[in-house]
Amino acid sequence: MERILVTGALGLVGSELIIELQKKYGKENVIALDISPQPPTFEGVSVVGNVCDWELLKTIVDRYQVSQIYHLASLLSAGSEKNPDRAWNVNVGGLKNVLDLARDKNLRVFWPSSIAVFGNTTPKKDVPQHSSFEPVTIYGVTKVTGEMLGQYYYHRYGVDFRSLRFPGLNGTKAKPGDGTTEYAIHIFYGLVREKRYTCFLKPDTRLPMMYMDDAVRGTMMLMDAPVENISVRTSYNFSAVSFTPAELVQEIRKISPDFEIIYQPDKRQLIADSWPETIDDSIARNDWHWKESYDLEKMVVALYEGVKERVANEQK
Ligand code: AKB
Repeated sequence: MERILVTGALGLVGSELIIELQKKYGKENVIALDISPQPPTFEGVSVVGNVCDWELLKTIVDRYQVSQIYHLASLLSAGSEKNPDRAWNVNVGGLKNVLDLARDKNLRVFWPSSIAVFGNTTPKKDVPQHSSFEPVTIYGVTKVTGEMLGQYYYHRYGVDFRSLRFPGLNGTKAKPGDGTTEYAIHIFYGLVREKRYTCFLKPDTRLPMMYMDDAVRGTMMLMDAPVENISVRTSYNFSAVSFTPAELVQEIRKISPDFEIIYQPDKRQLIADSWPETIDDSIARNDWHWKESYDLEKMVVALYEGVKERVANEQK
């Protein structure tokens, strides 16, 4: 029986992935690790702690006989710029701890990379798997480093390291963080609370995006794929839809015609401008049959319903 450790369990991805992993492996076989405690409503095994704490990670792996780690704990792009040293320690130091444990205990590892590995020298459209990596953010630097480290541990020690370059992920089980693509979730809180939103990106900023259900499904597909199907040991290009804030607003107005938007681009615009508009993920589609199921229209309805429910629960 697999025993799964999920780090960053309270994050945007972790909070949704845990539910699917619990369904598949049983609640007793999924260990949720986060720097903050789970809410009292959480059903399952949880541990509070920091991924930079090697002894803690080792104790968890030994105690629960962990066989796979989904290592999600990470600072995001805009948050990392506020504290680059912390971003390096958490994003790279945490991953190094996980990889060392994976080497010593023969664990399979999932780790999310990001479209933030790309930079101003990367083509804007249909970025191929092997492209130019000159990120402008410390977050992107940690993601490039992580990809190289993962591939190194695969070749040098045989660690079964698997990874996806996540686009902007949009889900509602956790509060959105301080990423650059997260405007696409914050906008729904604006819609539900006051029917208006001030957007920190320009209306024509096209970015690759994905609905969280697709991201969780894709992550589990990659982790379940036969080892001989995995041809990429840095991180797979992984994509679903691409849209601009203006296109998102157009879709939202189908639900709420009087929704108001104000554009006030700030320094996050520079980050967004350095990222590609669309990604070529044909290797993921060929290797382990990746295919998204949410387009923009379906995603907008799901996000609206999800945020409406969250806001209603907050008000209870
Ligand atoms: C961010 O905007 O920082 C993240 C990402 C694209 O990795 N959502």
